Amino acid sequence: MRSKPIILKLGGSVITVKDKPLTPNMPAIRRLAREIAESQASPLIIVHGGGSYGHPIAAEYKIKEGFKSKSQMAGFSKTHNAMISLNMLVVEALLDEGLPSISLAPSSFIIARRGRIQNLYVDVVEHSVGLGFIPVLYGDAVLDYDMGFTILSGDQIASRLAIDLAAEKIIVGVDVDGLYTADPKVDRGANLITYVTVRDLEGIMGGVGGSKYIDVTGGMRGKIFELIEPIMNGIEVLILNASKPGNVYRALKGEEVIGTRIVRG
Ligand code: IP8
Repeated sequence: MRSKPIILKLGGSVITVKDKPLTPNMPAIRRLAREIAESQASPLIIVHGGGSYGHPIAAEYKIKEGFKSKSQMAGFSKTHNAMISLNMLVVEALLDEGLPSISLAPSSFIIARRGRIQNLYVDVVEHSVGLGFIPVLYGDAVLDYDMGFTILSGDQIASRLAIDLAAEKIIVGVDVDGLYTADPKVDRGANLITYVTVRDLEGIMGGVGGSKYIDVTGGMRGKIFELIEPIMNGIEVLILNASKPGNVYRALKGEEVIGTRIVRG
């Protein structure tokens, strides 16, 4: 690989309409594709979340809890299919902008153990990036050695790829401005934290909210939990509002942007 890749995580809350099952936010998907194209960021890997595609189906069939009954099998497949549908919309929008994006299905090269990534065949991602592709992955229903199957969040996948490929940074696009002292959607007194070290995170995490909508992988709290390992590996993490036009462009260009920077400290 020529240089260190940037990993861009696009939250499901940004690219889907979270309270309407299987509803994409096409204006947001197209705008983000445009911002990514205009930034000319390279090498780049994109991982997106499930939003109203993956989460409601995964919750209905209790996929994250593992294989307990045969009736869940259709749900495993439906969750994966929903994610493929959403992924196709993202990849098509990027292709429309002239970007060499390529869909990579996490469940076909990742296997988990007790809900954590056990094996990830990183060569597939590394080689596609090396050729100049922009791989587009997503949170997915995957097989699990102990549980039969489970759900891997896009954050866990993004974090693992960042470590395995020694990424320059992870940009996490969500639908709030970053990490707050309390949930900004319910608490008016919540303050944005613009810079925080991992050591200081512990005290703050008590106030960090989960998610208003069905989110089988834990909302903002789950996100922070996943990001700690890459941060401890010296990888910069920036959480920003990808629903606000221009933020993803600025972050990809390395320009100043409102958000939360988390460092090892
Ligand atoms: O939205 C979970 O990915 P996330 C995806 O990044 C599924 O947590 C399949 C629910």
